[in-house]
Amino acid sequence: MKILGSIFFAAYISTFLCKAFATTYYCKDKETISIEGESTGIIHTIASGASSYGNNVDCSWKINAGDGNQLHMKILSSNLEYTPPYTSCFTRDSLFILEGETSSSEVLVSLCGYFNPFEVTSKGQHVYLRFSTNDKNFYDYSGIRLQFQTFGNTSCPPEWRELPVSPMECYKIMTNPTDGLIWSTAQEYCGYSMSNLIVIPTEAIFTMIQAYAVNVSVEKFWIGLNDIETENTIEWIDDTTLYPNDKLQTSSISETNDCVIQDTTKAKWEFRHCTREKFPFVCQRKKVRETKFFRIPEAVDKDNFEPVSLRWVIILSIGGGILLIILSTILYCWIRRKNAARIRSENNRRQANYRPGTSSRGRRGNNSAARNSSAQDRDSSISMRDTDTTSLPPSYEEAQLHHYITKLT
Ligand SMILES: [Ca+2]
Ligand SMILES: [Ca+2]
Repeated sequence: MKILGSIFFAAYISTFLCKAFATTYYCKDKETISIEGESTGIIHTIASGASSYGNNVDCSWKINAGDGNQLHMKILSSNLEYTPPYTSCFTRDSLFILEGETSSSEVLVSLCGYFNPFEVTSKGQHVYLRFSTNDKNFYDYSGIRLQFQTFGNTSCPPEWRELPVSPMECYKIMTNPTDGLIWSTAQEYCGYSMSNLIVIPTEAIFTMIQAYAVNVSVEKFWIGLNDIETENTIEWIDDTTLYPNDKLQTSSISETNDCVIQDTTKAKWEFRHCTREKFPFVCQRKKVRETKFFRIPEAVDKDNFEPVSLRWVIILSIGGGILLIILSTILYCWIRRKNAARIRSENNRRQANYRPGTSSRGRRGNNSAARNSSAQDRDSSISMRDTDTTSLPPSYEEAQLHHYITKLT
């Protein structure tokens, strides 16, 4: 027992010393630093002796973990110039982590702005890191500090756990970022460690994970169970459906909540809102083979619903527009007719009162006809007046009136 205690103590001290004396590799502008035969180290994206990075910097590190090894990288701190969300890191102050030996290798992840994946795992033994900055800085930024560690490709990455009931898998409860993540982003973050959200097909694994979470004081965490694709079709992120039924609180099943957490205080699973709630999460990866990364499910029902509702919006908009045009045309015609009638009526009145010196007989005789008139009556009235007043030339007003009436008819 005493010997065992000494071994553990020695292992602890060596791990501590290893971390304490891990070499720091700083940024050497326009250079690539090669790192080989190191089981751990720190990469800091500033020049040696500096406290912040400069403009137009371009430096790289090439790490070879050795045959049969992989690399696990932990982002210890990240302080870069702000980049708006959803913009490309290419023209920004950024660190690209690539799987391979050159700057044109496959990008595992790119870091810029406030984005921090916290940990990244390689698939193979080579990793290339490239830090570059643009030509301006509003403030001083201390860049990225990253710790790398090598691990054998038949064992779990550092800080990941094996569960005795599931020896071919590795698990980790992710507590970064400290305020948790929404479900789909949690799956995305698992991806940076070549893993997926956990699948718990048996009660034994449930119990082990429950104990692990209690041990690290995590109360609630996302698991891979969901009914995002089809309401009430509950499945794991790997599309399997096997799980211990008595763990799921059926009272929590609802149309709005499609993602599942494990609540260690109740030792139960509960449906929660996938995008409105944030929790820590548990990732799972294969210990030996490369882990297949599962896609984030999309709602089938909602996908069908969206185009239908959009189609109806378009139909109703067009219908409403046509109806509006018809009503406007009717209103316009009605106003025009009303105006024409008013003008006719006014003209008739003016005609009736016009020229007091002419034959009152003709005018009186035609007054009532003019008031109630049709167009024909009005014409006859005018022609009679014209006949009656042949001795006098038409006045200006009379000529205007005649012109107007002719136009109207
Ligand atoms: Ca900058
Ligand atoms: Ca649901």
